[in-house]
Amino acid sequence: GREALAPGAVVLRGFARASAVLLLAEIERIAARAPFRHMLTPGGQQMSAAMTNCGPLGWVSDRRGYRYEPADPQNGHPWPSMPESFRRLAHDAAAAAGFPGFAPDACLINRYEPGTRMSLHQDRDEPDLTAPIVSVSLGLPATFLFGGLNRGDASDRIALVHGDVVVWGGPSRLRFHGILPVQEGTHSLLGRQRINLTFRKAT
Ligand code: MD5
Ligand code: FE
Repeated sequence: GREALAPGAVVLRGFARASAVLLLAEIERIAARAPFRHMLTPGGQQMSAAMTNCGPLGWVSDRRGYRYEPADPQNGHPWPSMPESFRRLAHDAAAAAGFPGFAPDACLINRYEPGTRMSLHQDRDEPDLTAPIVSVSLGLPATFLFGGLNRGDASDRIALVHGDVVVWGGPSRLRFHGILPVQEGTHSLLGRQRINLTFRKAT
């Protein structure tokens, strides 16, 4: 199913379900070379979600701020390449949501365990705000907070489950958003974790 959440924001329920086993094998390959880690916020706090990246650019955070880097700061090596299956999934989901020609150059991989959350924020480290963001949910379910363009605006709560893909573009590209603490549980493929792939155009 295809549900419009707001102008520019579309949920594609189950869009990634059939590719999940392949995506997971790729995630394991990526994490073997660029391990999940808890990055530091500019304020010096460890982020709740563990993160890694693949593709030409990876999103990083440390005491100096948020930015995109071509190499993993932990080892100096380029981030693992973005698998063709990732690029095709992101491209096809964007097209299905009305954003043809999406060619992401960054894929942030977020790992949530029970209790992990992501506080309300905007994604605004990318220069080209005309490109959408495609997000793929795998494993444990989560409650997504979908706010407005100002931090204080009311948020809607959206349940996201394994295989759901959301495309955020147009007027929803800069909405505030977050993830409530993931509830305890065990997923048949991923066990006690939720993994989110966040595809972006960062140049
Ligand atoms: C997640 N990750 O579930 C989310 C999926 C992040 C992050 O938020 O920054 O790593 S991406 C959700 C998103 C992106 C851009 C706009 C909006 C939501 N939105 O308008 O709500 O790990
Ligand atoms: Fe975000």
